[in-house]
Amino acid sequence: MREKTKQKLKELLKQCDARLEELDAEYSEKQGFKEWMNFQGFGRRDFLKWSAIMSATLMLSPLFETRIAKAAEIASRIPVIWLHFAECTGCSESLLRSNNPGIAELILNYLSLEYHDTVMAPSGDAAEKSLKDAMTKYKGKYICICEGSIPTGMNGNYLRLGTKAVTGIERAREAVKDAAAVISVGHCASYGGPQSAYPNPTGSKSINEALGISSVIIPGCPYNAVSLVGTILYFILFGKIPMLKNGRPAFAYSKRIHDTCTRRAHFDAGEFIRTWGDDFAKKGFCLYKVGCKGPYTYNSCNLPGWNEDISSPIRSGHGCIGCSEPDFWDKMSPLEKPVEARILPGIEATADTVGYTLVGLSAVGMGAHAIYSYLKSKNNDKSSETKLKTEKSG
Ligand code: FSX
Ligand code: SF4
Ligand code: F3S
Repeated sequence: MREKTKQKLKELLKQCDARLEELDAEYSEKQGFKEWMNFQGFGRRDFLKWSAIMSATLMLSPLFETRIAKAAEIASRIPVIWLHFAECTGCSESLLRSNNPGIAELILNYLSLEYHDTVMAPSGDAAEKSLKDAMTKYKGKYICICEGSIPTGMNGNYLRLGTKAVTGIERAREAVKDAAAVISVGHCASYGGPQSAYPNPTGSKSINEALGISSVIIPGCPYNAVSLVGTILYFILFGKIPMLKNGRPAFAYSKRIHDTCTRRAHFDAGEFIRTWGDDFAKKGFCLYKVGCKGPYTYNSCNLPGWNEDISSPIRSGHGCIGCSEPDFWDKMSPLEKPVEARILPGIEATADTVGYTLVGLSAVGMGAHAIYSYLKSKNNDKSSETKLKTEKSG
């Protein structure tokens, strides 16, 4: 390693240690975190292994592994105010109802949630008081996590919350004002969600658009727990949000679903499922022709996967619907048909359409390689079908 880089790393580690020490002293020890992890079946060795994976996920040097373990423990003590706006609550539910929660999900479940309408014990005026108290006590120090979009139509009257019936936009403004960091989770908070799809009668907008702020966004319907935990850990380690790409943490949203897909070899070989449940589906072929939007979607759902890597949308047998891209409901529909079929109906009809295919596909951002595979599939169709038939009859 070059001397200058070594020196920079040394300084970064020093800053990070000082910050962890400061936070450790500021937020008193929360008893039972390690015991609870043990109870859930994760011992010290699992935890360190997870820290190593997390360190690689965040693109940090292995020297940060033990610090990530420490930051995860501190994460359970940092005050969090988690607000819900217009949404289906699927984002919270996907965390809370994991059958096989991984360490990331467990950390989120163990956060010091000062306010979260779905899981908190108080209701009515007592809940309102909890929110006010938390905002006063932790002024400038809490992380504000926003889930759901903000309806702005009819002066915000499509969404009124709590016993005082404040509008969603009023509540959001008040809570983000004194937050140390604001994170918008899920498609709704990040981009407006399905309710902002055309014609968007409620005027639903993302948190950033509605409030005119630039919070870090973690899109997905729902988002992946590892992306949120990674962002929180980074904030704890360095006191700032991780590097962003189009407003999303680069560590989680730099690659397309297509780039890490287990079915990719089939795409490259031009082997596609034609209809649900056909022989090609049984063979685990590529889902592109039944609508997979993986080639246009940036997210990390294949790696690390969901529910402690038990599965991911594509591994479970359905194509990606592009749920982490802006306006996916409008732009990626119909969800079970290839995008170009919508842009150029009848595209598969004749070889004469090849020129149009190239224009159409590049219009939606598909690379030359993908086009080659798509066209190659036309030639492979017959031979694949023959192969399947031969295998079946043999
Ligand atoms: Fe939206 Fe999330 Fe989809 Fe639902 O909060 S991203 S509709 S899973 O619940 O906001
Ligand atoms: Fe995977 Fe979809 Fe790409 Fe096929 S089109 S390789 S299923 S991401
Ligand atoms: Fe959404 Fe596609 Fe991932 S549908 S959950 S971005 S695989």
